Amino acid sequence: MNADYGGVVNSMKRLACIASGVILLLVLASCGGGGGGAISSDPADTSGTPPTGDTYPAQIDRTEVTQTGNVFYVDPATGAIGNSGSSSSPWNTLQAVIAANKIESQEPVSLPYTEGAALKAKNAGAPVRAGDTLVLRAGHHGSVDILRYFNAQHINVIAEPGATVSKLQVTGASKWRFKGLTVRPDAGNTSQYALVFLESHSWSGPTSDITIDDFNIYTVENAAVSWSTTDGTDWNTKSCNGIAAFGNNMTLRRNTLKNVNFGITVQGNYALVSGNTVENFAGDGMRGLGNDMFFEYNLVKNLYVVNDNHPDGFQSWSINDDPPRERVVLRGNTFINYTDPNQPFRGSLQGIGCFDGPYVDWIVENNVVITDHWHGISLYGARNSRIVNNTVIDLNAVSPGPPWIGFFNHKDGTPSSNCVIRNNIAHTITAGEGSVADHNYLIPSDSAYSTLFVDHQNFNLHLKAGAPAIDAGSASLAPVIDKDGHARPQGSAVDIGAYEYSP
Ligand SMILES: [Ca+2]
Ligand SMILES: [Ca+2]
Repeated sequence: MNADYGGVVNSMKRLACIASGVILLLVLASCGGGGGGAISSDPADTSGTPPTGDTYPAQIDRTEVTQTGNVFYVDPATGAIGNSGSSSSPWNTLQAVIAANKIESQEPVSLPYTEGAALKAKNAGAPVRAGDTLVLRAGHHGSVDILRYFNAQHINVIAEPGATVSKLQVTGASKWRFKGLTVRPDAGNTSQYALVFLESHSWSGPTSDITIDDFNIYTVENAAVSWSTTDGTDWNTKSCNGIAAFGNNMTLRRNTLKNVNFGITVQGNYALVSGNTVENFAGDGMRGLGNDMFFEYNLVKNLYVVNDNHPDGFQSWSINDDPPRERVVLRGNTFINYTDPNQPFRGSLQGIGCFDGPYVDWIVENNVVITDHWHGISLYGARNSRIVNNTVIDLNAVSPGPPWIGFFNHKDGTPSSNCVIRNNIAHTITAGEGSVADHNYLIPSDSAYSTLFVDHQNFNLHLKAGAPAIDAGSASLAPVIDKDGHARPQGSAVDIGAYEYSP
């Protein structure tokens, strides 16, 4: 699987299909394609409107991280903090650049700082300024704390291959874009901190408007080598959290997280979490705690159960109904409980498990959930929400499972309202009070997988020729592309499930 390559190709296909407009029917063959078997990653481009016609809020930053302004260089191999920061006279590490006050920014006039209060110049006259770029060359850049830097314009930090830090913590700060860093603890570390921690702080102020793209984040490179495979203590006590983003306007794209406790947690409004991979995790894969959040085209796989956490592929909750979680989109994600039946501590994963609503105006579409549990996609206490064109199957024919899709009452007994379950493939659909279900395909038994899917044993759930789900869906509320970014419908009608079939 190559996320970048697949993303570009799929994006081009999608744009070509959309651009062809009225002649779309004539080019269906070239736009379609059943996919070739890879689990798809982000098919979306990073500009323009999102695939289903929903509009990303303006607060969500979709800018790709590129060099802007004056460019400074940081090279652990050849640099020195007394240098000028030019390409031929680089500084030595990012940690040192911050400690030496090389970056001009703004900081609160008084503390505690709250958003909108007065700011004053910080490090006035320093060489790196708002709108500039730091390029990190290969080598170790230390443990990075960015504390109280509210930039007037984005500052870019772009890592070249081989650039590492042991931590990136950003506290009381805004308008930073980071790209390409490897984040891993130092050898011998015993603290389970968040490797990337974007922290809103009661004293230093909120953190907002941060981009984390193309990071490689892991506690250890190979857990099977570094940690016991028979005693879960290593996993339970050593795995760090991946990304903890607490604040508004967070963009997290195409990051790879491996051997972590919790994968990606975002608490705040206006988040784009797209094209990330969380592989080998002990807590929840992803958690979204806020409004106007888009979790798209992420891959979450291989749960390690080593403690009492109830693990979910994706989880969200509201505390005492206040506030409800509003306008959250889960689109095109893949959740796989385990990919190796002999994996140690493999346990049982709740796919999309949202048990403490209310959840208002949610869209759950084009997701694939492959799990050994009953909860495939479950929302308890939803309003004006829909679960459309998802595919949910079991990993084996024994309990727990098979997984269902359902809207249920809030745990206080309040029914869901105005919710729709449509065009999904699952063993069981539960349309609780306040929800309707239509055009779903109910899998009669695990043995039907081989007639439905191209290669379910290798997690390829594209529809097979002749599958009864083909052309059996409803166009109403169906996403205009499938999980691969191919236009819907192909053939005579919309298909059921996450993938649209094309011969
Ligand atoms: Ca099962
Ligand atoms: Ca079709």
